[in-house]
Amino acid sequence: MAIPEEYKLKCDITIPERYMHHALTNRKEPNIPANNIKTIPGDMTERGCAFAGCRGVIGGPIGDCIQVVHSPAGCAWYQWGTRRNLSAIYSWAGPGVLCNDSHNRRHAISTDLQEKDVVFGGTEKLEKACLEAWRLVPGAGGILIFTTCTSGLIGDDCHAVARRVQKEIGKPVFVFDSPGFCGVSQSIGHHHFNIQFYEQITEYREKHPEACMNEEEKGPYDIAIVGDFNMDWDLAYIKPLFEKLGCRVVLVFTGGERLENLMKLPDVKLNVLHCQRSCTYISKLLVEGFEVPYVNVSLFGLEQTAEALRKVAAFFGSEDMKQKAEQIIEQELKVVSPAIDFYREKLSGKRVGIYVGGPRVWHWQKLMHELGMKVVFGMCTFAHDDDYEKINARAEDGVFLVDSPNEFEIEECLERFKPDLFLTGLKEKYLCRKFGVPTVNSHSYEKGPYACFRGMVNFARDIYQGVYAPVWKFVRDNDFI
Ligand code: CFM
Repeated sequence: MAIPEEYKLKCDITIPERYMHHALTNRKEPNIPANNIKTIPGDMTERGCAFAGCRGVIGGPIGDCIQVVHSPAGCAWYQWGTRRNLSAIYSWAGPGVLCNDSHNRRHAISTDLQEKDVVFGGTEKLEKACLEAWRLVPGAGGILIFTTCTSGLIGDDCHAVARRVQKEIGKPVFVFDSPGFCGVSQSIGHHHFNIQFYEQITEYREKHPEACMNEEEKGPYDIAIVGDFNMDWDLAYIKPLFEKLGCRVVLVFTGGERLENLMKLPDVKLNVLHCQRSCTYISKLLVEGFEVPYVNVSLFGLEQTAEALRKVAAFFGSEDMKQKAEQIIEQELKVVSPAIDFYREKLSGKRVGIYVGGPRVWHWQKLMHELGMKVVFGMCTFAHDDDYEKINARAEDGVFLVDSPNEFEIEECLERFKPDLFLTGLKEKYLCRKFGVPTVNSHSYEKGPYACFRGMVNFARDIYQGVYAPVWKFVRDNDFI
């Protein structure tokens, strides 16, 4: 359905093709904006590159590997000691031991490619870098090599290097080839990581059967949580819920996980799939290749978390587990309800805009309803049709959607919809402050975890504190806006 004239953003007059990227939600006949296509030249997109999706989102959170980025140093800049999910839930001290010596965001290495490497090839440098890294940080679970635009263009045979290094160090060395230029957004990098990880563990397991779980090790309720990256310790809330249910969480793909556990992906009974944008690919491959089924869940909010527990219990079909699910839900609701009731009373009727990568726009619709808030617009950086279908199904009719928004579009939506809150990321935070609109960091959170029942209380608290901070009235009362 074409967007009504009055909804068109004025800022897009200069790039009329941007209009295709707008839509108004409709539950009966979903309206899907144009998505997952090339950015129009001149549009100051906020999208990330394929490498960002491959390494930054999925490969990076693996907890115990040395990460070698085969690139000029600049590509590897934003990864050492920065960002949201330093992994410590698993560490070298042993599973479940909390400590701070794991690799994620700590041992990321770049080969610092120079012009002469581009001309003569960089494989020698890569091999040296891997071996030197191993010498400096022995005992890691393996090495993950990532290519970027530069090494992708040279065409270095990184797999040959990986084979030699693997032989030398006796631990898996995997290559992830998703150079920045090879797709329209970070979404393609998710896809590449999924496929390449699946292929490489499958091959590794064939050659090293000891990497697989044997029959005695397997349990009837073994699960993998797939598509959770341990944002601000979300897993500290997610894992115990499934353990209480009676499941054994064998691994998480990939938040803070050890490589040796990730190798067991084909051995579990069920994949519990949280981020369905970034990880449906590997879940489908595991169905085809190993007949490991998966269930789609959302682990945010009260209703959705309850539904996730019920779905997993229903999959296993055990009456005991079904009962446990109900008990857990009852207990958790008892704990969180007083706080949630307080926040709902304070937040009812407030207007919200949501802008994240994609899935959280649909994950969080229900949470906003649970807090009595009204979603007035939604924006996604790299969503696909299936994300927009889910948004249409969960939102009220008439929510304004913008695919891959640029800064002008964000500004105009803030002015037009005047939200009381904008759920968005760090980049947009400062712009919003100038408009007197509070934000809550919706990628890496303010003070998480935000997942599951108890995380919802943290989320509601951060929203409440943002919305009610007295500072906004000084900005709003100013002529500035
Ligand atoms: Fe999945 Fe994610 Fe997201 Fe994502 Fe992301 Fe993210 Fe996101 Mo930021 S894996 S698609 S690439 S739910 S980092 S934890 S919050 S944009 S909506």
